[in-house]
Amino acid sequence: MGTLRLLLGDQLTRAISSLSDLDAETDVVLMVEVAEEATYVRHHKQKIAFLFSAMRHFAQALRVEGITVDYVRLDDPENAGSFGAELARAVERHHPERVVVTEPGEWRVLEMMRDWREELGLPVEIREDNRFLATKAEFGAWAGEKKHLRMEYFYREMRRKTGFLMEGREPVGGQWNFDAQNRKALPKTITVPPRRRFEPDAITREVLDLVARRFGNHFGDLEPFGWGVTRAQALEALRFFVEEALPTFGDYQDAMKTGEPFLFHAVLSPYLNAGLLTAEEVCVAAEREWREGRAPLNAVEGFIRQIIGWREYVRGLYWLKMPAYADTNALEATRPLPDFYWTGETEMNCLAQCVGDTRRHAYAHHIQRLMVLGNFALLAGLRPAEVEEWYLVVYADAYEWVELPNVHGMILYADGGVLASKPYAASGAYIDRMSDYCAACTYSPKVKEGERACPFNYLYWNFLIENEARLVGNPRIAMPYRTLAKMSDDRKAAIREDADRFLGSLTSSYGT
Ligand code: FAD
Ligand code: DLZ
Ligand code: SF4
Repeated sequence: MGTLRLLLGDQLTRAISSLSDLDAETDVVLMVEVAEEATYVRHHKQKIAFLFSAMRHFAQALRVEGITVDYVRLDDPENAGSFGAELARAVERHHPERVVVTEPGEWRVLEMMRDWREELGLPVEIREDNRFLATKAEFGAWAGEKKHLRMEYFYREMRRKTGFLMEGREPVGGQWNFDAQNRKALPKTITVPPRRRFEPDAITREVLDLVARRFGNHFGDLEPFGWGVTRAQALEALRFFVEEALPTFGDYQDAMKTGEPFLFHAVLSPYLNAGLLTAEEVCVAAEREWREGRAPLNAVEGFIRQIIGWREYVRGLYWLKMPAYADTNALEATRPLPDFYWTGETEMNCLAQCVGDTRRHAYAHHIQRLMVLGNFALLAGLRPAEVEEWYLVVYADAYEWVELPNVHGMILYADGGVLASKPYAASGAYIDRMSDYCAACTYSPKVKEGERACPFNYLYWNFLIENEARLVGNPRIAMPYRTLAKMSDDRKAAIREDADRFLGSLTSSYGT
């Protein structure tokens, strides 16, 4: 035969570089469900089910095109359990002249791939992942010798490069960023569009049974399962988003509401990251809504910034800084992850709600991840590696290239400011302003000290006190440090006492 083309589970697009020169007469596409990928962290059940079902549907679509697909199922008795071992078995079966693969989204897997040429005794071509709008080399050139990398400047370059929302060299509307209009609290009377869900078909049902049997002890609810698993369904989810949610996406981007995990968010990240949608097409669809007068600029610019700005930026940063990036712990945080991240059992209602949404849907929106779950991890000084593993496990869209910079850099500041100019630390007042969580909480965001005080209030100041030597020189948090400098010793002692009592009460007996 000709070429054996290994296609990974998050590379489900016909336009991927590994398939670009495919010859249906001579080549075989290899797809493998392997225990190692499903268990290197114990992924949320819906994440595994989404990916296996999407893989099986994609294999079916390739076959309809006349392409030979060698698909190894997880429950195949011969399944050797890892990418490398399955590739070796496939080489025995097909005797290819060479192997072609697109580079993976995780350093861990790239390390494996680098050994394959020697292990197999065959040419193994690892191609660039062509799904991103900026190549690694372009990001590297932009980063250059800069001491601090800032997303906003990278984003402007990407606007110029792609032409999204541009008039010649200038941004439409005369501004690059309309975020000042995007921080509204949710009005009590607003109606949230019910999220588009997809009924499992026979293929998905079979996968759901498999996941229940094999991964029943992993975190999260398996059903109800409503994710799309085909390109057609992902396109339908995109259509639903741009028509029903995009016009309001900007206004309420930071809002949180009990029982409404999706609000006006896109809920497209699993599809984008697995290859069922492209970054370019979702931006084209969003821009069209603005150009045709159906969605306001603040919403469309905000959405496009998340995709061509943040998404590309974190990916560029990951590959620029790995593998050393994962090892830093700039704030020397060592506390183990509390059990409630798994059980949801905590008196802090905001955390209980966000863990509950995560467990039910393998999804929480950005502000829940950042300002509730992430803010707590930062203020409580949780150990970066444990927090990172949690985020990689629990979300259907989680792959290390995108999870790690968001967790290590954005929420934990463990990279010492490579990604963000300051830690995203906030007290209970922020969560109270942006959500309805506090009204149903045992604690009060208005109370600053003692048993009834919102723990975020004293943990916020305790964090600043504990990290004073590391952070006091940062001009972006000069204001809270000025306030801290004026605080009485008694007040500081009360903060330390409340924080010690609360943090001492956390239990950490679960592993992943
Ligand atoms: P929307 O809010 O509607 O945004 C639209 C799209 O923009 C998303 O689909 C996503 O592709 C992109 N996007 C937005 N923000 C980011 C960002 N910070 N980084 C990268 N892409 C972004 N996103 C992942 O895809 N996988 C992860 O594992 C992941 N982990 C995260 C961990 C933390 C601590 C934080 C703070 C954010 C994380 N994000 C991650 C980014 C973001 O929260 C999700 O992309 C988003 O919530 C997905 O939901 P959505 O499609 O409704 O997004
Ligand atoms: C996440 C995941 C899981 C759970 N299972 C598989 C699998 O069985 N086969 C596969 O090809 N890919 C899987 N993946 C996605 C890979 O982990 C992903 O390709 C790497 O992490 C690189 O991004
Ligand atoms: Fe969360 Fe504090 Fe509000 Fe309770 S009072 S929901 S702990 S922010």
